[in-house]
Amino acid sequence: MEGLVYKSTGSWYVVTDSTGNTWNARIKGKLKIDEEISSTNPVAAGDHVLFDIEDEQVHTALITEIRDRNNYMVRVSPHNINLKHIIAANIDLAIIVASVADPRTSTGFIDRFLLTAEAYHIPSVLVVNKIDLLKAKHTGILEQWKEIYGLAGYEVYPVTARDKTTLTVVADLIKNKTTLISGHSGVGKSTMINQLVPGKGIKTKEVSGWSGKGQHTTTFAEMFDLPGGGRIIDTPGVKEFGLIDFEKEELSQYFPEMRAVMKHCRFNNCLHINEPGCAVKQAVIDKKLSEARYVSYVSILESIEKKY
Ligand SMILES: Nc1nc2c(ncn2[C@@H]2O[C@H](COP(=O)(O)OP(=O)(O)O)[C@@H](O)[C@H]2O)c(=O)[nH]1
Ligand SMILES: [Mg+2]
Ligand SMILES: [Zn+2]
Repeated sequence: MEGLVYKSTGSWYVVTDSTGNTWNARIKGKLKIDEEISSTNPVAAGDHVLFDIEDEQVHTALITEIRDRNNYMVRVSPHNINLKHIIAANIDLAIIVASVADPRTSTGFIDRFLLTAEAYHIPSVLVVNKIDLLKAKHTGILEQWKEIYGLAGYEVYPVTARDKTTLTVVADLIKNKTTLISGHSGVGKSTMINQLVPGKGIKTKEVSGWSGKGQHTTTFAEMFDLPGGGRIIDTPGVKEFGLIDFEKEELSQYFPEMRAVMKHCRFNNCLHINEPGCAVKQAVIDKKLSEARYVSYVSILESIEKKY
């Protein structure tokens, strides 16, 4: 039978078949799987699988094959920094949720997420939540983010997840797509999904006072059907968005605004640091490329250098 994976909890997977029946599945022996991907989890939410029924009564099944993926999103495995963890597969859109306050998301975090999504061929947008908390001192930051990410070619949507009326743009955007929702713990991902998928009652958590960081409520990604068509994948919040497997030379390709100008660099192996005739640095000087994103690029480049 064919099925779609809605949730993985380590060794068990929640799989739904084409008639809407849900099965608790495990993996049967060794899967036929793309050898290129060495990840800690072979199957992820969003995967199309083939499975055999094990017990019709209690709805258990055995996954025998994973269909080829259109794409997938990865992060560093929480258990081993040298391994990939597949967050979800077959994604049409990734939403990175950030908040200006309570907690403040770092642009470095946003940039690492966006560049990974670029590298894995996933279109992304930035949703800035908790707009209700914006005080005069924060509004400058929101404007800055709009400018920085607008210049980079990303849409920016300010919302207040607690107020459903602010989410209509997002609801329209994700209609009939499979959308991945990511971001730090505590930015309001689950609150937003509860508004978009009424009746699920996904647990949300108070942001812990002393650190400003939310505590973990979910450990595994979980997919939900949207009432108007499409699906949404809630992912557990992460503190850091660690990068995996990037070469210095390829990094700038994953900054779309750099990709657009770097063909004019004098050297085709330009890293856009000290090289003469660098079109990327010129674009920063001309304010066509945001300095904040360039600084992020340099800092990520340095972090890659340190690894070797
Ligand atoms: N003020 C305000 N708080 C929000 C908003 N959205 C979520 N929160 C709160 O932020 C905390 C973390 O939300 P949660 O949805 O669990 O975040 P997640 O970790 O990203 O899933 C909870 O206390 C929410 O009630 C919002 O739009 N405004
Ligand atoms: Mg959550
Ligand atoms: Zn250059």
